[in-house]
Amino acid sequence: MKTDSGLILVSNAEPYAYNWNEDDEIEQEKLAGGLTSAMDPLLQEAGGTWVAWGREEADFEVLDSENKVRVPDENGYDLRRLNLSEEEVEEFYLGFSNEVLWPLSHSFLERSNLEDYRECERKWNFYEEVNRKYADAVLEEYSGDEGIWIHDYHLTLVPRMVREEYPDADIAFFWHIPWPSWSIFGALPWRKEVLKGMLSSNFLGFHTPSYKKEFVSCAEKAGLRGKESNLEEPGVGTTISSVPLGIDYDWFTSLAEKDEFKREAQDLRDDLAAERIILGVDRLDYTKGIPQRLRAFELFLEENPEFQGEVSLIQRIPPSRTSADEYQSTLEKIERIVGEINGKFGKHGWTPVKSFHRFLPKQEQLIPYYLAADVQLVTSLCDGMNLVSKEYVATTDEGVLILSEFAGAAEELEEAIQINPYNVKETAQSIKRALTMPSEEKRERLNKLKKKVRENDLMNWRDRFMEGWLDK
Ligand code: GDG
Repeated sequence: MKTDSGLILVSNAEPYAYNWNEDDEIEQEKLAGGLTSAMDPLLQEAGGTWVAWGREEADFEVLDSENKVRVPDENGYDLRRLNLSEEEVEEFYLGFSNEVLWPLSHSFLERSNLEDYRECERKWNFYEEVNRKYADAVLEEYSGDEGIWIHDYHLTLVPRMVREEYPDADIAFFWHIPWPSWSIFGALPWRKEVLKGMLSSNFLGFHTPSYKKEFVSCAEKAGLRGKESNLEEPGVGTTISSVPLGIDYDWFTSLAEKDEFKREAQDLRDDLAAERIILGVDRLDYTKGIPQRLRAFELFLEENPEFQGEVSLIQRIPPSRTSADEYQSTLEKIERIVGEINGKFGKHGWTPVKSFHRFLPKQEQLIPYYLAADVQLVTSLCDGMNLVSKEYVATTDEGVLILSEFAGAAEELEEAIQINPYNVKETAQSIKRALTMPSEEKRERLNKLKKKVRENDLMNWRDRFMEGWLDK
């Protein structure tokens, strides 16, 4: 990788959005999401250009004649925005990416709408078209020297499209979500196109060895065998690697020391009138297993009445951009269960479950929640990595992490209490175990977890990714 010449980073999600405020002024907002929160500090340090879709009201008001704006300020990097039509958003983004590839990758084959071939094909055609738009924007930015780093499932065809124009381009691709087995992925009518697209990269990264293994097996089953696959490609071989994403550990620990956040954490506790707090933080998505988590908490309260009035569950659910129907039905389901639990157990000013749906404009606003929580409960049914579990480990002083074995983070964070989120009874028992865990055991587990999260932090991940890419 030619690091000296900077990076062209490509993702569907943009790191910053612009909106009008009440005074009719344009305001910059940093956006949520695992990908953007991980990559933004890296690009601020390395410099370069980030190509992404501009989706907010004032996004195009702030651009120069080359469709770029510097973010977060003059000392930052260039953000080049792509405009997608309503139809492209519907078919490429909500359609093929989020209604076909997302569920398929999370092994929810039945949710992937593949039974209607014609409809899927229409979405696929848009997917190809929009990938072409991204590739064209990259080609306009490319001077022949930069490393091109493409992210995630929306853009699998871009590496091949760039490679066709520049056979020697240095291209890396990182896949942020799980990679499923062939019995699931093989169902995709365009499986070969997706695989060939990704295999046109020089370096291809996944979060865990298991996803990498499944990917290689899919490539083999599709007749594209690892390095040899590129013999029919214009590029050279592809190195496939597992490089688990980390967080900016020091940033979280330094914020955890701030008095203002400690005070806010105390306010949260006081507001809930609860002695102990369990926390969940997840985008509104069916893969996060929020209903299972709520049912587990309900069962825990039922089976352990001594904890009623003592323990509350705070569930933060920042919105995600899925189709309106999907969003609504997931939200309704969650709200119904929250209502049931609060109706059944709530008393004397104590609220068993408090759910917040507002997206917090600054990520650091999550710190008081992490500090207030005695237990963090992660019940993803399937999750590429799950950064919030690592953020909690970095921030908390004496908390316990309960972690789904189906989150990529579980392969690293072995000292968490690991659960099968579908086994609600087991999760309920784990909540009790976490709340009654002796201090010494808590400390021991947390120290080991902190060590891992610190050692494999964001900078280390970046270096390991770059090393793998450079070694090509
Ligand atoms: C995908 C994969 C993979 C949360 N609420 C707010 C907020 N957040 C931040 C958290 C965290 C990020 O969003 C969420 O990251 P996760 O990794 O937990 O989950 P996904 O969004 O599903 O991310 C996932 C990830 O990509 C990276 O590869 O780990 O498996 O699904 O950083 O702190 N940030 C702000 N306000 C909020 O209200 N500002």
